[in-house]
Amino acid sequence: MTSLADRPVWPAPTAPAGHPALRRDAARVLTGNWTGTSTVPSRTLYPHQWSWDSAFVAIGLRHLSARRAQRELETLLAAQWADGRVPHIVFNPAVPHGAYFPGPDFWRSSRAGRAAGAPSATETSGMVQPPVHALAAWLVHRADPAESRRRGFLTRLRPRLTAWHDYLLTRRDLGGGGLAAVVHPWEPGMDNSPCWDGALRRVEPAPPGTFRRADLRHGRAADRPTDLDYGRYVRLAADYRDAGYDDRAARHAFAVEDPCFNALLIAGELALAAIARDLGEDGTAHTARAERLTRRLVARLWDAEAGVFRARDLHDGTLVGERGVGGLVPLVVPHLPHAVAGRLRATLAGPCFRAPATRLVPSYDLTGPVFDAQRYWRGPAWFNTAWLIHRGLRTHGFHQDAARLGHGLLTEAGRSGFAEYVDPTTGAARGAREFSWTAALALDLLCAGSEEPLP
Ligand code: 2M8
Repeated sequence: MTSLADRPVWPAPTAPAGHPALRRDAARVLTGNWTGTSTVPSRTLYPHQWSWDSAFVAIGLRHLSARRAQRELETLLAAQWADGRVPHIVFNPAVPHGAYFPGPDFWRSSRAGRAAGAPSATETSGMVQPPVHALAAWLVHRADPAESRRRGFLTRLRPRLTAWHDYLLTRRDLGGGGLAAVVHPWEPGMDNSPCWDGALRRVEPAPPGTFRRADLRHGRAADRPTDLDYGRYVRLAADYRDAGYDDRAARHAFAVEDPCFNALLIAGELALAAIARDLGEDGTAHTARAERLTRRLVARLWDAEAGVFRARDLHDGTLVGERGVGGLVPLVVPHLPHAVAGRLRATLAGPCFRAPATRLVPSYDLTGPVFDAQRYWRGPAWFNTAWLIHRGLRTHGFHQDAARLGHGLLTEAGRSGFAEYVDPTTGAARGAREFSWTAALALDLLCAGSEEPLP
């Protein structure tokens, strides 16, 4: 397998007019959301540290301060559990407990997660998010290798990142097919995607009076998941907690293999191979693992007829009927069969994902039965998935498509005030503004394109 460093470089997307201002504004957002040790996704809606947000943030932050980007990842990984899991939220003790639901009082990680190895001095959630961290660590290192080496950044992070991937490939191989499973819709990061509707129907929702949502104080109800969905999220999370976050003991009423999650794991294994080589060690175990995972991803989740990857519901073994943006993210996998990459590109350009008002990619099939242009992950276009698909298009040599998408990302990021997501049919900004990963990934496209080897 080719080394990450040996890959060719490609030009950055042409930035929209006024990009020095965009760069300055993106930097201002990241500075404003920095807490001193990490970055909040949003000062209002998400006032703690989130796992995959921090990885995306580090990818952008490295262009402002490699040191700060390293710190972002170090802070997250300092809250890693002894079983290897990287929690999806690390709570800031200075933030009032009611500012976000479910907060530390709900998860009770230091007590309920003790047997699974939760840290005793930091409160976290007990579930995980997609493994973008090894890729982020590698990109952060490359931004300033001398500073990284001086601080022993990769040397310190590598064992943690390896333990994280090991956790996913052992404790989370719930389907026995060699892929990692997610056990809650919060884990793939696309909370209320229609892809989870079928599996969620089996879950008895927690009664509405038993919890109080904090998100509706900051977001419009029409943009956010419904109360019914929230009831189910709460039930699943409480059941996991009550089983001590023990993957073997937990009932896992929801268990799904997600293509985006597993594609990012593969990209992470390739990054770990590059990290090992940089440290003068052998990376072949990671490249072999990436190749094996790639074969499994295609064998278990590729739908050749539809030209998209689908999630697999482990309760009945079926592929989920709905098409989500997560089914296009495997473009980031470099060793995807050529024909599969070509089909994904065609699907992106086809009626299901070619949005009328923005070049970003809608989170759910525009022609799907429950498409909703405003509601969170049920249609709106997000910037992190656009960045990943942009990277994937470049990886497979589709440079014009990548340049178009990159241009779209920069235009929408600036126009929306770095919104959390946008309505793909009108381009209207939705959700939080001054959202960290939107700013970080725009900054990355502005700064990294021309010098960065792929993938
Ligand atoms: C959203 O998820 C959280 C739960 O983790 C929420 O809805 O409260 C998702 O968009 C997720 O992908 C993201 O990491 C998180 C913070 O930005 O918000």
